[in-house]
Order: sequence, then C-alpha cells, then structure tokens
Amino acid sequence: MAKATKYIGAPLLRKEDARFITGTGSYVADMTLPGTLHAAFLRSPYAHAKILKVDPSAAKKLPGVVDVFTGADLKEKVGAIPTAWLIPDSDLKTPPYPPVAVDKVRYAGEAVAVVVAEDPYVARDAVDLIDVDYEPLPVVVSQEDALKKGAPQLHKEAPRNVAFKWILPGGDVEKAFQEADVVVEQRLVNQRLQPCAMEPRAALAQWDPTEEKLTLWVTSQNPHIHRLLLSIVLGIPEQKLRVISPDVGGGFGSKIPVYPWEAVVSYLARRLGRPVKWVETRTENFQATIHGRDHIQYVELAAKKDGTILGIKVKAIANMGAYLSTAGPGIPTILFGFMLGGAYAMKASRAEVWGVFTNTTPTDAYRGAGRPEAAYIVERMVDILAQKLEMDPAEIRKKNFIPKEAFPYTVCTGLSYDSGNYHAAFEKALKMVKYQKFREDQEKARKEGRLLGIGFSTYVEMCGLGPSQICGAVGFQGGLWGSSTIRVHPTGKVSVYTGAHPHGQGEETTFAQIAADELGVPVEDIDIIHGDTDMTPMGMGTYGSRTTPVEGGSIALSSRKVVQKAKEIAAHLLEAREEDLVFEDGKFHVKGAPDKAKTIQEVAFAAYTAWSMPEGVEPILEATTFYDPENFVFPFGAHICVVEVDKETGEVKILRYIAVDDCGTIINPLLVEGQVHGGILQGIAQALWEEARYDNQGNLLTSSFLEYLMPTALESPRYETDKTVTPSPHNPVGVKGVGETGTIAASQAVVNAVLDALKPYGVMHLDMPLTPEKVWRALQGKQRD
Ligand code: MCN
Repeated sequence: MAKATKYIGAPLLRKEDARFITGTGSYVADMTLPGTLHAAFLRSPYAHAKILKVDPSAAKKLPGVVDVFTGADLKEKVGAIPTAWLIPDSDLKTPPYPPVAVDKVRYAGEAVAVVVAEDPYVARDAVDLIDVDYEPLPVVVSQEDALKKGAPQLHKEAPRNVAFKWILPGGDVEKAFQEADVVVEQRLVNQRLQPCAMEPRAALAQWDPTEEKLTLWVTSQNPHIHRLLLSIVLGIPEQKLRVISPDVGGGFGSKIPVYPWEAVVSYLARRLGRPVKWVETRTENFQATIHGRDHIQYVELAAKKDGTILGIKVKAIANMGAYLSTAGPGIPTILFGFMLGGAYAMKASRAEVWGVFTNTTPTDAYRGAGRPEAAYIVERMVDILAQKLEMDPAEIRKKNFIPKEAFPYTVCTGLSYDSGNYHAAFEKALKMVKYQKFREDQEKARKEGRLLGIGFSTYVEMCGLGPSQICGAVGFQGGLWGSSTIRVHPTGKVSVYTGAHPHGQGEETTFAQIAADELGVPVEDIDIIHGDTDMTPMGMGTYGSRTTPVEGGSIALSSRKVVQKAKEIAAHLLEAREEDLVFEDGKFHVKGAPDKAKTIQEVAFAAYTAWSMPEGVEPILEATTFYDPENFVFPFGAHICVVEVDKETGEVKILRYIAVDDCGTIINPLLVEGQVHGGILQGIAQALWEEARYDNQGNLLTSSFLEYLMPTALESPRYETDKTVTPSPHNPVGVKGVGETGTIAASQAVVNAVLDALKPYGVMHLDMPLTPEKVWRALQGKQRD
C-alpha cells in the first residue's frame, strides 16, 4: 500500500474481547423466547440397520411432551439437504441425506425421531421412551474395506460404495517418473479427527404467522448459505427467512455445513406455532457433527539422485462417511489435489482420489480442509526422499524451492501462486533453531543414549477462496466473493456491514483497522456488523482463511468508494477542483494549503443535510462492494520442531517449536500470532494425540473428552514465532490468510522430528497420532498397524 497506515500493522487488542471476557456474548444456547419448546433427537445406536418400527406412543404420554415426529412424519415436509460441491468429471453420486431416517440408518448417531417438549430435560427423557425395532445390517467402517468385493453396501445409488473418483493430472507425470533415478513410495494415513468447538451446535426457530416469516438463530459460519439451503429444503422464500448467527464459540469448519436437524427445528416451529430450540450434547456433537480428514494415501515421489524432485503421484482414498455433507466432496479433491506441488518447482503430479461411503459420521471441512492432508504428504515424502538419498532434509528443500524471482509461478497442478520467498522464511527459521549446532547436540545426545530429533515443514497453502469463476469450474455451487456496505453516519461514525461471519478470528477488530486507515477515522468510531441476513449484504461467510483477503478486500474497496464520493463533496464545499485535493489523516485539503480543510466527518454531515451538493451527487456517504478476487492467495512459511523421545516410555516431548510464517501484509500482529498459536496446536494434536476411533461395529469409541484427547494450554509447547512479509498482489490490502497456516504446517514438522529422533532405529515411517504406545512399539521393533 502506498499510503501511510496508522492502524494496519498495529497490535490492537480485540474489540470483541470485552464481551467475551465479561461473559456478555450472546450464544444461541442462552436465548429463550416466550413459549419456547425444546427438541431432542433420538439417535441410532446402530451404525447400519433397517428400521422396522418406530413407536413413539409411550414418549408422547410423558407429561410435558408436546409431540414426537418420526422420519415418516417428516419425509414429505423437510427435504434432504443438498450437497453444495458437485465435483465435475467425477461421476459423483449424491444419495439423499434424509433429515430423520425413514427406513434405514447408516451411521451410529443418525437421527431416528425428534421429541418436542416444554422442557429440555423432559424432551431427553422422552427420547428414551421411543420404541424402535432395528434389524442390524453388516457394517463397514474403513474406506478400504468398503471398496472390497462383498462389502456391505450403503446406498443403491452408489455401487461399491463409491461416491466419486476424481483425477487431477498435472504435467507429464509418466515422463517424470521415467527420468527418475529414484522413486520413494509410502502409504500414509491421515487419520479422522473430531472438531471440538467450545460451543456445540444449537438452533432456535421462531415462526411469525402474520408475516409468514421464519427467524432462525443458529451456530453458523455462513448464515446466508444457511438461508439459501434452508429456503430450498423448507420451501420458504428467502425474503421470508431470516438467519441470525450471533456469537459463535468456534467452528473450525464444522459450522459451515447446513445440518438436517436445523431444518427440522425450523419446520417444527412453523408447524407447532411456537419457538423451538435444540442444543446438542457433546456426545451428540462428536457423533453427528461432521468429522475431518480420514484419508488413506498411496504416494510415490520421483527424483534425480542429486535430490531434484521431478514429480509426485498420489492415490488417496477418502472416507466420506455415510452421506455427503454440504461441502464434503470438495475437501479431499479440489482443496487437496491442487496442493500436491507444495513449495517445490517439480514439473509433474497426478492425484487420483476416491470418495467412499462407510457407516461413519459424514466428513467435511476441518481446519485446513484438504490442504493439511496435501502438505503432510509432500513434507513427509521429501523427508523420506532425503533419507533414501542420505541428503540433509534442509538442503533438499532449499534445492527444490520455487525461487523468488519465478513468481507468479504456475505449479505442476496448474495453480498460479501469487508471490513468495520460500528460501527467506526457511533461512530465518534455520537461524532461529541454530541448525548446525542442533545437529552437533543431537550427535552428542545419541552417544549418551538420548533421542533428539528435528523436523521441517516448509509449506505453502491456498486460501482466500474466490474467484467465483474458478469456484464454478470446480463444481462449487455458488460464487465466492466478498461483500460489504460502509455507512458513514451524519456524525462521522461508521457502521460496516460485512458478508463475513467471524467466530473467534477477530475481524471485528481487523476490519475496523482496514476501514479506519482507508477512511481516516479513529478505529473506535467503527463498528462491524455481521451474522444477520436481514441486515448484512448477501455474503459467503468465514472459512478457508478467506475472510481477510476477500471480505477485507471488499471493505477496503467500499471505503475507497466512500472516500472518492467524499472528495467530490469536499471539493464542492472548498470551491476547489477535485484533482487538486489531497486526503490525509481524515482531512481533504488543497495541495500545499493544509489550513483550509474539510474533515471526513464534516463531509459526512454535509452529505447528510445535502443542502449543497455537487451536481449529480446523491446524499449520504455510503457504498457497497461485491468483490470477486482475481485469484486465491498463497501464504507460506517454515516450521521447525525439535523433540526428545523417551526411550523407555515412547513419550514425545516437544523441546522447541519455531514458526516463520508469511501472510502478506499483516493487519494485526497480535491476532495473527494468536491464530498461528491455535493453529499449530491443532496440528500438533493431530500428530501426537487426536484420533476418532470406531470399533468394527461402527461405534464411535471416542465419543467424549475422556477418550478424545484435545489438548489444552497444559499440553501446548512454547512457540517461537517470526515472520517474513510478501504481500499478495491479488487483493487491495496485500493480505494472505493466516487462520489455517499453523494447522496446515504443524503435523508433519512434528512427525518428521520424531522420525528423525528414531533414525538410529531404522524406523522409516509411523502414522499419526504418534502415541507413546506406537512410538514405544516402534522402538521395540514391534510396529502395530
Ligand atoms: N489477519 C491479519 N493479517 C493477515 C491475515 C489475517 O491480521 N495478513 C487476521 C484477520 O484479520 C483475522 C485473523 O487474522 O482476525 C484470521 O483471518 P483469516 O486468515 O482471514 O481467516 P478467517 O477469518 O477466514 O478464518 C477462518 C480460519 C479457519 S478456515 C478456521 S477452520 C479457523 C480459523 O480461522 N477456525 C477458528 N481460526 C479460528 N479461530 C477461532 N478462534 N475459532 C475458530 O473456529
């Protein structure tokens, strides 16, 4: 940016913290309207079964129960939620996902009936009184098993349980492999994870019979998408449907999908003529809110003997769960396959992805969504190659990075990376860790019988999702642009209406920083309004680290429109020529004559009274922008993890964690740091602790926090962070997203470090999570599959 910035780059405290810290945020679970009824869902204990009979009579008799609805009752009333990402050329099968199962259940946790009662506890008690006859069917949990001959079949529409097969060719991969001196191969498992937002899902619906309008308060990352899809499945016109997503206690991708039960609650409010509320339990959250990842990958990497990487081939088998969730098919395909080039100048790639139905909870976007799976492959394979060639893993990376002079650079998968300086970020991180010294220390430690290891992850990721034309080409059923309205009030205070919906990321602060610099007003004078479809322009929400580049870009452009209009009015008021005016520090004045000036606040008042306006200029300072970016943005960085492995117990201790990230222009370094810390811990959690596990009957074994180890501050290591700044040319602010970088980067840094520590034992690979048991067995030479 050419002009001086006062707020962009400043470490302001979050505006939203005042209400979060004092407990005055507004969450759906805390809301009650007069006459509210409470819904509770009966969920199947079987992963695969025919429903022979559902008898709600005993439940209906329980005092306080208003009614009970089965799948048959709701079948004609609430449509199946459609899949919103229809991957082209993949023979995608989209079997219906009924809001409440009618004749068959396909995963443990699928809804079978819903009780509505005067009290939430009565509703739950009544659920236990519903009598269901199930006929259990054979179950399949693993995606590889589901593809086998004779495997249980989930949907008649999807023979062999195949939801899709998608291939992304990139360059001449066969030639690359023919020219290779060495090919390394590895099967990698990117395990299933359970998103753990602090706030579970919740919905409260109210029907207004006079206006014939439904208002739904719901925990959503994208309220306008909720409105659109719910309008389709409920048959309520969009202007008669208001979706409000108030404060949301984290989402991490799991609140992007539109869930069938939100539609059911909406229908029931209309049908019963009273508000209906549903708040899920944590176990329900684990069983029926989407899961993430769950890929099995067969990877080959081809290289010259000097370490030059030539190409990569991947066959990935993605577990889609029992049904396709809203964005489900896009995650293991588009967001994964296109990133297989990583930060390297390799010339060829091929991704083949199979999406497979199993008797498990549906999968969809979880922080990083497809990109962690790709970055993990690339960075693990580069380490495996280095080991095979007996090269230093740092040197092999440097040798293959896309050089900074080459940007914008078209990678083997066809993407055009915007800007980058991968060497700079890596060199900085190597300096921070004192790499050569570490190797000496490691040698010494080995002699003493201690296992130290170092792991690198030099990642690049694709985010800032848009432009719409590309989204359309890859089957996304909508555009991906940013929207904003800037309204300067007569007193010069500002309301910014955004189509984004931050849910912990902090854009109420950073968007105010962008607008404050552009408009020249104090940051305290700006409020950001989001999350209500009746108030904000149609918008695409917050995910894919798109909010700052795309929605923030839109805010910068709306601000510039406002400033341009204000300039015309100021010129009129100052009786000067518009081209002679400069705008500095919130004031318009004639070049060289700063004393005679009009502040933007004065202009705002003049634009409101409209007593004296330039010819053809409308009253009021207000502007709206729908900004469709020209391309994605590509943040990058270098993460280094140093570990010690306890030989006796297999426990992994992180001694140092270094992260040098580049997210272009930084709006607020405090918030960036916070995002990086949180993201890294999620990546470390996948590397070491978290895994959704099913038994062979499809029971989720990790259905509470007793079994699912989500880390807290207690498990978190200390982070040493730094940055490089390479602005993106693709948006007006030069920003790249940072909300997922940590998660995309961290897992492989940790796994590479552990395997480096285990090198004397000849262990080539271990799949995540690297639990003490798994590491200990490897140390004993007893790997368990
Ligand atoms: N930022 C900045 N300068 C930059 C880039 C970003 O100051 N160059 C700031 C932003 O303005 C914002 C934050 O960093 O305050 C993250 O912005 P961005 O990278 O645009 O990411 P999004 O807002 O689009 O957030 C989505 C991303 C995703 S995809 C997941 S998943 C995730 C994440 O953010 N879920 C989160 N971080 C989360 N943080 C919290 N607290 N809760 C979640 O559910």
